[in-house]
Amino acid sequence: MTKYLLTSAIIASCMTFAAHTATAVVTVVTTPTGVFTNPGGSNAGDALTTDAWLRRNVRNNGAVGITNNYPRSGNGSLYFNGPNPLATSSKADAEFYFGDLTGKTLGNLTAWSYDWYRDGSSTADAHDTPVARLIIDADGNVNTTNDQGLLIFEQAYSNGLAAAATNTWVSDDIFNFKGSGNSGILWWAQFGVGNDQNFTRDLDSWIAGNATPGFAVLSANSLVLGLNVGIGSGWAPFTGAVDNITVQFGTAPATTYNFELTNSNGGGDTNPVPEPMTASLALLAGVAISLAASRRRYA
Ligand SMILES: [Ca+2]
Ligand SMILES: [Ca+2]
Repeated sequence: MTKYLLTSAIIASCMTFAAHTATAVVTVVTTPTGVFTNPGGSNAGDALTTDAWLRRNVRNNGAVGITNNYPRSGNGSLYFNGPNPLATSSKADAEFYFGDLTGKTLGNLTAWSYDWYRDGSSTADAHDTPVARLIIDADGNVNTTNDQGLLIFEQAYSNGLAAAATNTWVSDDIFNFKGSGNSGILWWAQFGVGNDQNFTRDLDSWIAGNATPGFAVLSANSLVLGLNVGIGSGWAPFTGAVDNITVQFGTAPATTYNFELTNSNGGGDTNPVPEPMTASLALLAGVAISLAASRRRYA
């Protein structure tokens, strides 16, 4: 799976029980429309904004977008395709930055889950599955950016590197992985530093401050800047999908993002319109610029 060092630019609910038992507010996401593909080797994607799902970090013929190729919970899901061989492996993500970071801490996280699909035509390593990531600021101060990175869930590392299920949807409750009461194993990719692939730490262990020397130390106060799902890098050809990304902080209602071609529930489109340039967005944009300028890459 991803064994490359950080090498791509990233810019950068009810009660307190887990989402699978809680009533989540379903947000139907229908935008952006269409599949974004980038044949080039440098990351490309939608412009950075907050409170909207974005197709990002796409390179080497990677593709991501809402389609009906693998319908889930309705008529659509987030489609991913990475056709390139390992030497020039494809990458594609979808990500969402929170406009309001109030209460968005690791210590306050009360649910995190997603559904993924691996098409049987994929020839990537048998344990590769679409990945779920939390975009983190380790010290909780967004004005310091050298401590930012990704907490990354890949089922294989909580599952003895077993081959992934194919041609079927799998629901992974990362926060309560397989009902064990323990969160799944998470690894850390710190922008501009590298990958801490310890593969023994669950969420509680990260919150307790366990870290490899040279990497930022996380805590209950680490901020969750946003959510990310994707494929690659370092994978041979892979096709799959993601749907129903659920997150919850504290006692706020859990939110489930259901990716759909159209909003079939008859309600209004519930993918929030991106906010105007607020202070928090300006801050994120600043982060984005500084990170982009350094031409870093990540898992
Ligand atoms: Ca910081
Ligand atoms: Ca769906």
